[in-house]
Amino acid sequence: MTEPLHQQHDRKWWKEAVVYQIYPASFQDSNGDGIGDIPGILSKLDYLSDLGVDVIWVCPHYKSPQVDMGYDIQDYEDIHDKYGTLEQTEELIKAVHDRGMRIIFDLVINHTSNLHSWFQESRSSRTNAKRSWYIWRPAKYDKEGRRCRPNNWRSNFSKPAWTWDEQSQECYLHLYAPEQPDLNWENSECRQAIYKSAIKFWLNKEIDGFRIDTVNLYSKHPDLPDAPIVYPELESQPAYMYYANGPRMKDYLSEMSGIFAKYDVMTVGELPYTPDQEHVMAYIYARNKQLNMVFNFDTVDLGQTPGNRFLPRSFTKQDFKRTLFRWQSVIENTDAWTTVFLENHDQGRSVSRFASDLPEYRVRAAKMLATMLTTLTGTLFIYQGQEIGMINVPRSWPAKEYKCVKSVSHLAEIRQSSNGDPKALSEALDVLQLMARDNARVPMQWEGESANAGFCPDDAKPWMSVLESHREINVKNQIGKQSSVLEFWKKMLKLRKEHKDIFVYGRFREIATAALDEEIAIFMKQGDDGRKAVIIANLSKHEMEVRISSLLAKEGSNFGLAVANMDNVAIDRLQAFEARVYLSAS
Ligand code: TEU
Ligand code: CA
Repeated sequence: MTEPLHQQHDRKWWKEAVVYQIYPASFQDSNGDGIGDIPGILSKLDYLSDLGVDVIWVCPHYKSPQVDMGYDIQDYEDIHDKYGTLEQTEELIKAVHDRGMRIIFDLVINHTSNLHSWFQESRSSRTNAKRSWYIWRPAKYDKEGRRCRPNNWRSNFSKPAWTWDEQSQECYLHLYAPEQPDLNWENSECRQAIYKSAIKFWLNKEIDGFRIDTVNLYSKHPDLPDAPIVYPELESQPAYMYYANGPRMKDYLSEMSGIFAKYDVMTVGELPYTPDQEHVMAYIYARNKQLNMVFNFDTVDLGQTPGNRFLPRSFTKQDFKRTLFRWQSVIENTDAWTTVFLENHDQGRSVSRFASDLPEYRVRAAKMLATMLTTLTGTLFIYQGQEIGMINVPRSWPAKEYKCVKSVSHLAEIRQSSNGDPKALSEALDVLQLMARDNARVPMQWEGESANAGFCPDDAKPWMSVLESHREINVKNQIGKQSSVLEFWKKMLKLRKEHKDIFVYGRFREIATAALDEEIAIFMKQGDDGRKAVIIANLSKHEMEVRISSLLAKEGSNFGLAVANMDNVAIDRLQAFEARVYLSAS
């Protein structure tokens, strides 16, 4: 038997970075219009630096009509006027760098806004020079001569993926809202324009990389075939098998990474609809020169049906562990790299989805999740508010509080298909309360005493309602208070950096004993120098006897307790949501 190849991970700043994601509309409003802005971000940089953040990722701040909160870009080289100006953005880049941190922006180039000048030209006539910068097809006609769409694809926002353009008498493809037409990546002139405007423009302003939106959707199946009919009652069908990971993805990403190679930057690609390991690995092997790392969706997609976020599915703690741990092992002894995250602006809050947001458990449950995340291998991403344990919106929220285009169009569809049946609406709200993207988009909770949580002045009207839970869960309450979720995160991030060979780069091994309850996670991390950590987390509210002392003895490295999320630790008994980190003596 040959020894397995023992390859160490190359050291890179972007592997060790703690990345903090900012949703500009909801982070900090500086001028009282109820919308977060760039000066607001500037005012919180010291807070982020104290937390232990190395890189901030700012969600789209570009000029946009905001149909999809800035993921519909009208001009890559300009700023959404409610957020600020180009000068303020340059000031932000500099201020971040001055503090020894880095900054990345969102790169949204699968589609533009319909108001982008490229699309305006493209739609102006069938012979326009930019016609083929977007994906236009003639309509089809049925036996009765009625106009139909070119295929049966369903967009990600519950509507057909094609819209008829009256003026030029053809349909265009949009995998998201009709106001987000898909760019035609097959056109090389179009690709060059994207690189120039969306990528080089900002790299030349010295940003440190990009989070790349829907990075695997640029190349569609060339024939645009009809998708299998899985929802006969719907007029369009999930078609991700034909639009994700298409045949030319590798060419496009090679071309793009040629640009990135000229700068010292990081790239993290968002990889929806790709549970298949081989597909994922092809994007992240360093030798393939595609992306530094990707976001896999299998953990955050738990509880939903593929292609249909609002059709709930049950899942177990075992599923949670399996999906979270899966991307740990696969990069071992390879040149690939991975990410660690449980939240972003498209997901419900992790403590509500994967642990417990009940008042009696919330704090320790948030710390338990933080313990797991900060000890896993990969680049760590935190979403604003996660560091204070923010929770989902309350179930009492009426439909009108939901502002996200995906939620709004889902509710409209439910109202229509049920003829306004209140029971159907109430069931839809049950699902939204758990799964809606709105959960992550409410204002950041800075303080408890003021009506708008310190996000905007008390007499201003925030663009989304501030959660009542801000009275309890807020930065001001937690800062400097050792028992708080925030201070726990700080402590864990420090520990992660002090022992980065173990926590950032270490080898991962799940310790699974048959006797252990599936609701307990135990894993070992080992650095290249042989030093080890054992991480133990009770994922449930059940107290459990676990023979931790004998388990540690078996690993034989003279372990000491480095961190616990509870005050009273009885070695062989785990309390609800208890978490611990044991470190071997050096
Ligand atoms: O999201 C991509 C996307 O498809 C996700 O909505 C994904 O389907 C879902 O999270 C899987 O459960 C990106 C942005 O993050 C999102 O905010 C935008 O709306 C979308 O692209 C369009 O740009
Ligand atoms: Ca503002």
